[in-house]
Amino acid sequence: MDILKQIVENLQQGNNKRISELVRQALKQKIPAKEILDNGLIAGMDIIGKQFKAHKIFLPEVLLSARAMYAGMDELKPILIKEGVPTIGKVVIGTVQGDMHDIGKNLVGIMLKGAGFEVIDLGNDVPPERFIEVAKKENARVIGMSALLTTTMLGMKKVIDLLNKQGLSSEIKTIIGGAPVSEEFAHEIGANAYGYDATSAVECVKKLIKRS
Ligand code: B1M
Repeated sequence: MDILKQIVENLQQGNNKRISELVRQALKQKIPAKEILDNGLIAGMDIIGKQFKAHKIFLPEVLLSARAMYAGMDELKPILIKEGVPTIGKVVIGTVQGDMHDIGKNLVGIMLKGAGFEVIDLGNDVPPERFIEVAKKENARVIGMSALLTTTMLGMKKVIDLLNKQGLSSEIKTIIGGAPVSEEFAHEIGANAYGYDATSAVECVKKLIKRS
């Protein structure tokens, strides 16, 4: 069977050790890291999402798949970062308060590092004030927020409102992303950019830094 299909299948089964082996094998076969990520790991996770929604699988299975996803990402991380160039600006990233989903946010972090940004990752469940406190302390030029739940995405607006209140919105730009978020929503809450995926997030951050 095609190695990417094997990755998709093993990710669904949560076989983290096998995923590490398969990703290493795929890299040996000179399959580009981005292709392994998109057509192997993310493709597998997409299926998990659909099955979870349809109540065909439950949280324990999703957690096992997430663990397998991380095992694969650990193998890809050095390659995705390798093409990095010297630091071109600091970015603070995190998943908003109340939200534990961090796979997509971590991918965005990896890609930003690969593009030469210094990334300060605050993890998940980050209170609005924390984003701003750290961005100010570190002189970061961009705050990147991720949300995967419709119930937490409004946390992004809280950060933007606080930035405005403190008169910081011209110095510190914002980018948002995550499955329930859209360009329209970004516009609505006053975010400076919306990243559809990790690659587009990098492009947006580059533009934001050029403009500021
Ligand atoms: Co959760 N979960 N989950 N979950 N989970 C979703 C998001 C859900 C859509 C599943 C479903 O019903 N189909 C649903 C949300 C429904 C909604 O709000 N509309 C859901 C739910 C309901 C829940 C719980 C409430 C379940 C429960 O307890 N009953 C619970 C909430 C816990 C909490 O956060 N408080 C929960 C828990 C979990 C796990 C812990 C089991 C696990 C997370 C593990 C982890 O992250 N460490 C989990 C997972 C894995 C998922 C799914 C299956 C996969 C998410 C994922 O990692 N995708 C997800 C279904 C789905 O999205 N298909 C689901 C892969 C990742 C690479 O994609 O994160 O979208 P994504 O990131 C992309 C882009 O969105 C973008 O770039 C990334 C790369 O392309 N992006 C950015 C993301 N952030 C960005 C930031 C940017 C720019 C781009 O700029 C800064």
